[in-house]
Amino acid sequence: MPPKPLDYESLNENVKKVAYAVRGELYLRASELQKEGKKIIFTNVGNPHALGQKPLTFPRQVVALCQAPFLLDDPNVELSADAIARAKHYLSMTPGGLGAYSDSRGLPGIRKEIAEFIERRDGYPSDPELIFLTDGASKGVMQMLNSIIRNDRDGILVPVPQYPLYSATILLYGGSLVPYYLEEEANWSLDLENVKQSVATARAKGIIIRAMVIINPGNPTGQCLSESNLKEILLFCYRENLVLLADEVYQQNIYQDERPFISARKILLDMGPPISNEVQLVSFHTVSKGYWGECGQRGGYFEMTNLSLQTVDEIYKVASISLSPNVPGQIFLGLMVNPPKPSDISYLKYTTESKEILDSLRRRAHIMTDGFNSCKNVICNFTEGAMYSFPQIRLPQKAIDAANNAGKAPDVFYCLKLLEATGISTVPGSGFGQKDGVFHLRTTILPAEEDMPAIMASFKNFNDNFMDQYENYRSQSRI
Ligand code: DCS
Repeated sequence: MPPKPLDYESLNENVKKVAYAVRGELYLRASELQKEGKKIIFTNVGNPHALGQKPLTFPRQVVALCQAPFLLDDPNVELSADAIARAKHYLSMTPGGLGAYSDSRGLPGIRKEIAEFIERRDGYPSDPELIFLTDGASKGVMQMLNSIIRNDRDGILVPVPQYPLYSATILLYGGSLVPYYLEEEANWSLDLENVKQSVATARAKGIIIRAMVIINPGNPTGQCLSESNLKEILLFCYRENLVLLADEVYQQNIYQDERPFISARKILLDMGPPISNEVQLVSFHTVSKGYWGECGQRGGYFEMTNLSLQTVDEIYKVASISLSPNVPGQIFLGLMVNPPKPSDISYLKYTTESKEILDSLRRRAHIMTDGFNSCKNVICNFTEGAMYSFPQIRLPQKAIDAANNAGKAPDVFYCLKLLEATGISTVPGSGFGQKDGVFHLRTTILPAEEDMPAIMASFKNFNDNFMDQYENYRSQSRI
């Protein structure tokens, strides 16, 4: 009998090739240990609510009312008048309510609210017709990569280290990932010379570079791109005829004041013609990050700049295959881009809640970086933005040998030992890409602030013992 179509041997090879470290070996082992009763600190995924972050009150009130409109007429329900008004506003946009499919691009009224937000943020008008809502930013990224990649000669420039959504999706759609390395010694900055070198190497192998991805602020590296860096990148895309995919999902997560977030779109439009009306740009955003952290709601959007209407129609057609992005997620997005105004009753509560989260994240970014830098053989750049810390772990040769003997990559070996000893569940740097012979791990900065000192002490205790063990082992074996 030949293998059946869904037997492992006959699956689509691209599906088998995909690796996704954020939910990989470490995560599986952590889940096992948790089942056995061990306390696990899940710092492998940027999933704030799972680590205790409380949802913002106002958006939850509005969505609750949208989900249960009969509460609007219930005299026993006491909610602020602006939440009620806002729920009515969104319900008026959704014929049939939240149980009905929306247009495959999302609700027109919410796309308009997003366009207004973008205009306020960037100082340039935005066209709702070029904004599509998606089930989280991931779906939008996948849809764009699907539209760009034609075959395995099509190359996508991706920063390394990178968030594995990119590597995984490029493999899934049969394209070629062209890595460009970020400079760890320069706080993970993007050096265009590295990008040019990567392009030259890839072209020599017959790859046609089609797109460049930037993640700003960076995941897992946490750096914020400067205005001049963004200009260089856009100029490069213009000269090389590349579409720029700007992953800006962490735009609210900024923990320093020197480089506030600036969108790629603002810089592009600042540059003026011909660049501003030539470079194709797709920008992504989500409700999963920032001080919202509403990962489970699956609300995202992308905005297209300088794409022809014919292409936009094709992208619409493909979005239509999935009928409709989830409608509650769309309402979260509407609320995120159009939060309570100073004159609204909920304004004070909303701003207090969001500021508390952001201030605490900033403090946690410091606690983590300082904690890692106090450890033996660990160096760590400051988390300027996003939600992660990405320390370099300088493993002694004997630890590398021990990992090889155990059939594990050295960083996987280290992270597994860390997990077993402390319950801290991280992701090995190899899941994001790193230079050969250099090892990292990624952790989120999301554990509750009051738990942070104990977590860092536990990490230091494990790490310093680990280093002593393998360094001493080496000196003993020399004797
Ligand atoms: N882009 C980047 C850079 C991300 O880090 C993530 C999620 C996404 C897009 C997709 O988010 P949504 O689909 O939820 O909008 N970050 C993952 C991570 O590294 N940890 O948690 C999830």
